[in-house]
Amino acid sequence: MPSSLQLHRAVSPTATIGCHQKQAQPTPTATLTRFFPLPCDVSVPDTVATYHIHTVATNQCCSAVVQSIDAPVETVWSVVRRFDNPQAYKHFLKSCQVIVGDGDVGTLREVHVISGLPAACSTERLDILDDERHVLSFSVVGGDHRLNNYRSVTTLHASPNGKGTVVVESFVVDIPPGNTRDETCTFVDTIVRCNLQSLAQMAENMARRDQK
Ligand code: A8S
Repeated sequence: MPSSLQLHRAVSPTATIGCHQKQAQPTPTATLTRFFPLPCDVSVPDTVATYHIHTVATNQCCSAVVQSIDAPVETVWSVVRRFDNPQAYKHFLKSCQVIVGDGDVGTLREVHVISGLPAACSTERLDILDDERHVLSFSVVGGDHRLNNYRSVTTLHASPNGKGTVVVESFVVDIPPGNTRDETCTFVDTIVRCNLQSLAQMAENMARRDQK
């Protein structure tokens, strides 16, 4: 599955692309647009929503993926907050080294990706780590890949029944030369969706173990 991901080829469109995104992608007349990429049918607390409003340039795309998880917020957060260990649930990564810092804001990591992707490595900076609000944000600051100026924000909040977690991950990235906005969004959406599905599996296993 991972090796079939290609940024040059469009993969099938998915339900995570909401109507906000379809209607409001930046137009060539505006240089910078404030953009909220969440699907219309997803409601999130205001404190969470503000983190997902992005400034998007005309050469960039912005989207979001939402994942429900049957595990408590603190369990999910214990996995997400480990900026030094993304490969625990991001299966496109084969290794990660922290090159500067100790896991707080400003920490830099270098990740190496598995073969079959149009990328080798990426250098990433931790921009937000909020243990109370459950917000993590990082930006890509270098590396050998096609996702320039990638920035993502991941937030967790309790699901409506109070027992589970809703994860929202939004991103902004430059559209690489030779690719369309849709191809870029679909490529990144696919990676992020795979990451969040594997996060769900891992956190749900941890929650089951904790219950025993
Ligand atoms: C993340 C999200 C993404 C990671 C992308 C989108 C990446 O690590 C991979 C392939 C690429 O082409 C770009 O949360 C890059 O990690 C798997 C190397 C940045």
